[in-house]
Amino acid sequence: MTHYKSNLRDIKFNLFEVLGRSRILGRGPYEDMDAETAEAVLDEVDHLARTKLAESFVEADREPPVFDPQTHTAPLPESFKKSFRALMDSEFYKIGLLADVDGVPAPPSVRWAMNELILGSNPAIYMYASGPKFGEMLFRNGTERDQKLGRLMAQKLWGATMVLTEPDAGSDVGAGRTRAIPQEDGIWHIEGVKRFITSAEHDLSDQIIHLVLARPVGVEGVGGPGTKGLSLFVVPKYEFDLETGELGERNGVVVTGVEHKMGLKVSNTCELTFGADEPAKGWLLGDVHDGIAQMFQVIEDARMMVGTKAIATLSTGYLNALDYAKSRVQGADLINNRDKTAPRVTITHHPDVRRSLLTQKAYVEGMRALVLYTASIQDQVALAAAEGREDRDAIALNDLLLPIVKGYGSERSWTLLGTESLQTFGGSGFLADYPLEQYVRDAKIDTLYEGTTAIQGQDLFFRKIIRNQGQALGQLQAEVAGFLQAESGNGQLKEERALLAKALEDVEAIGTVMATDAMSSDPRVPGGDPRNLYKIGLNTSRLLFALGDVVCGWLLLRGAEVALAALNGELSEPERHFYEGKVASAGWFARTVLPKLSAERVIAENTDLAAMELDEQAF
Ligand code: ST9
Ligand code: FAD
Repeated sequence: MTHYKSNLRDIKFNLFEVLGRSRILGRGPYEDMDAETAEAVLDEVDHLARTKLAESFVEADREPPVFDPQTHTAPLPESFKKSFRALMDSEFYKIGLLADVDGVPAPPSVRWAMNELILGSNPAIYMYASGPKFGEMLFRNGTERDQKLGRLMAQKLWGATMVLTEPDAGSDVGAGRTRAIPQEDGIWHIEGVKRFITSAEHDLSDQIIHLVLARPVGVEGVGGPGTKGLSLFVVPKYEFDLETGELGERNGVVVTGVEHKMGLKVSNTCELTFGADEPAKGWLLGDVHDGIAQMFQVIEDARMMVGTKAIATLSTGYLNALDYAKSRVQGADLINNRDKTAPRVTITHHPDVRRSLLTQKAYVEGMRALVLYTASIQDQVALAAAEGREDRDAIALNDLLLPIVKGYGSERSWTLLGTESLQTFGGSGFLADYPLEQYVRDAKIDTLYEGTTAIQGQDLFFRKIIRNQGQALGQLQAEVAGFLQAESGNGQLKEERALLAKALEDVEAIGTVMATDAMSSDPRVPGGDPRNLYKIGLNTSRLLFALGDVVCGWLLLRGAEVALAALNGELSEPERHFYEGKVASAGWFARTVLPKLSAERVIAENTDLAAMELDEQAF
């Protein structure tokens, strides 16, 4: 038995019973993937994840890769390589990839459902295995040359990286100083040092393709300050023949260090030096200087990945905690507490343990619903694209949801893994004998990379709400309001609907406070004060979390309605328990999480500048 406990039943519940994915499967661009096939894929990936993928999870953490500065290598443990090969041999990594890069067309919802299983069992495998997906990105954006490379990456399973961060350019990507110098033959020489680059060195593939943001120098009209002056370069570890993929000379890009980390240790996080001894040769992606926009295509996919990884980890954390709680005998039932001879009970009998377990269950299910709902919006985008249309509403809604999946998903998951899942084990949770301490260490990174939570909050408010003039938010509000007005569920969710309505009102009020601050920060309006932007900055994370709670509360109640309908029919005992559990977690979330938004609203409404006016020395 491995550490990984999946929840395939809940994944299928979301996909097929709530989101009705059968409607889009087996037709149009997904003609070859009907609902039955999609279910069979999920069954098989689930089995693979619980066995071969999860097998190396612990060992690869305890004996992580070691960097050799002489050879600039950091080979991976054999156990991990075996797990990695199991995924690649299964070819499931092809699900959802473009057919042009040897993929098997499938809607994003099926892809993300499958990804939850891989990311929950051994997340680093997913990251090392993403070369073909990067290849697809080159194919979509590139010239004929890029497209050939994209195909090679998929066929030869080459590794790939996204290379943005530098010592002085983390959140502030636009501060990057890595330079790109044009050569006469159309090639560019890259010079600089990048840090924290995932998968920049390993021995899982013989070639690694780096996608590098660098600032062109000496070319008129490009290379200015900030992110807009960055271009995206394709920099291979080895030169290669574009027709055959045969490798040539070593390129001048080398790993000069591998970080020692708190968790996710088998995922090599590298310092990458360009052009120190030999020129690091690269070419411009798509022959256009559109670096930050191109890179954001990768970032958007990676932000979805990070949120899914976090939530997948909380899910297995909760299920491990639940198993432990069902067998751990400690103390007497609270009602018999004064009777020292009373029988000892399993800890699931204690109200506080039940509170903790239900809190974990409700958040996991709410956030899984959030991931798959977001993926279903991506289905809409993809289906429109297949018809040659652009579904702008769906694109904007997906954009709005992404910082919630990433920012809210990672914060709630990491926090709950520590405060609830690990806590359920008592002192045993602190031991390496159980997977919880590793989950906590491995999941912390999710709040940090791909844009910290602060960045997600700002992205949500400034870009996804203000710049979008509230249109996507309006769509989402209308969806929730529509649910509140529709009186289905036989009135059984009346109290919960009322709680959701109040929470929606509270989050709208927080948004209104911030929008008002935005307007009054304009010095051109009477009484306008730019310092009001600080007030917004004090509330962006609050809005991110509050909106996340409302969306999860809504999606949980939507699921509860489906579950209530199912409970009216003939069910096996496990199925009845499943649906009762769905109703219970939605109710729990509505009663114990949503009311807290009223306090958040009061805090937002009373935001002042005290924190900003405090002298730094007084902190
Ligand atoms: C990292 C990797 O941390 C960790 C894990 C790696 C695992 C890798 C393997 C798995 C990945 C698999 C991926 C498969 C790939 C294939 C995908 C295929 C589809 N949305 O607001 P402005 C753009 S990596 C879209 O002025 P500033 C936009 O073009 C390191 N675009 O920003 C915009 O222009 P315009 C991650 C966006 O003030 C332009 O940027 N590091 C968005 O100049 C400028 O926008 C980070 O994430 C968006 N949400 O710069 C950095 N936002 O406005 C975090 C911006 O004209 N920092 N653009 O449209 C930030 O995000 C900053 O806010 C900033 C600020 C850098 C954007
Ligand atoms: P900083 O930007 O210095 O942030 C420090 C603190 O200040 C944070 O709390 C942050 O939220 C806050 N802060 C910063 N600016 C603002 C602001 N404007 N407003 C409010 N708060 C702010 N990068 C890559 O390019 N490719 C990779 O593959 C990659 N993989 C990574 C793997 C790991 C394990 C790690 C640790 C990092 C990786 N990164 C990668 C880098 C990662 O994306 C950055 O660490 C992250 O974007 C934050 O940058 P920073 O560490 O410099 O922190």
